[in-house]
Amino acid sequence: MKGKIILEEHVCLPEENPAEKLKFFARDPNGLAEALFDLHGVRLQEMNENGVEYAIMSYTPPGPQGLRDPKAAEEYAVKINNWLAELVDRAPERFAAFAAVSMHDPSTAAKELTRCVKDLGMVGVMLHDTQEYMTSEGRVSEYHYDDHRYDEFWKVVESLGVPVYLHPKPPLPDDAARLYAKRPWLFGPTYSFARDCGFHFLALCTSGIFDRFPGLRLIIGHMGEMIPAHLGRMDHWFDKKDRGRTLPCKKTLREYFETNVFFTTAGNFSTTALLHAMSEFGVDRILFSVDTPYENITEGATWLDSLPIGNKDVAKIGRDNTLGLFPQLQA
Ligand code: GRE
Ligand code: ZN
Repeated sequence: MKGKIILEEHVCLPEENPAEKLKFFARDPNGLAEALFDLHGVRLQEMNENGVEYAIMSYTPPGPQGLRDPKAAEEYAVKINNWLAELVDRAPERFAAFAAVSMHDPSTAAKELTRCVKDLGMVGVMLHDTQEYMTSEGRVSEYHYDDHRYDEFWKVVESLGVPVYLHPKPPLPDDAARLYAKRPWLFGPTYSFARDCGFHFLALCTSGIFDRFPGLRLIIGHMGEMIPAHLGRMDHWFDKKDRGRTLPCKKTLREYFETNVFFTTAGNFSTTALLHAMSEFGVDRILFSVDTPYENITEGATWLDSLPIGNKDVAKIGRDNTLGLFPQLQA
């Protein structure tokens, strides 16, 4: 199909050298770094060759979520956003952007997101999982956003009417050493990303944020970070109130997933996983994405175009659902 839209697509400031961070991801770190810097060259050309009209760009993980000092993370977010806005403004008929924000302080995050949406024309925000911080004992820890202190942030997100994309980042140093030093092949996109990001996403969805902020919309990538396959078992056990599993939210996970959540295909071009997600949540909840430059546009686009689901559903996943969520893109 023509007119595809993709929305988990990453860039990186050219002055950063991501090679060190990227050494775990079994591809040429130098080639990958160059691909991360590129937007208007090879990436645009590959979009053209594959019928991709629009890409919503975001910063590569971990972004501000990896900076443990609040001030440094806040300044980094502003720098990223100003640069990203300029980058996509060079071809606004092809690109839009998700803001990056530091989540150390919910009120600063809300202010920066407001600036990004109102002044820079950004269409939402991507959070790279938890916010890392240093404890007073000098240990690295992380904030999860189901804590009630973040209600201030969610309230502003809801009033701005933009979605939040929860994206993975690498595990904290303790987990990296404890779990992955001996099994590095499970680190990153093979497993740790989905494990950590899926956990955080479930924490958010069961926290009651959708009861308090019913207009909130969350996006999760990689076909749901393993959550769809596990949904039945979770909702089944959440009923067991006598075992301490009374949820702090009013509805079942499935109900929230049918109203407040969107799933993207980024980096997960599995037809059986897609058919399963469609049968659980309906085709309207699923958005095509690639995860460039970690994944290949041609591979993703060829997969979408050959799905055995009929042209109307391909068009919904490839474009229409995303336009519904981001009506600004039609402007
Ligand atoms: C991602 O952004 O999802 C990603 C990375 C690094 C490796 C693989 C991957 O940031 O999917
Ligand atoms: Zn990604």
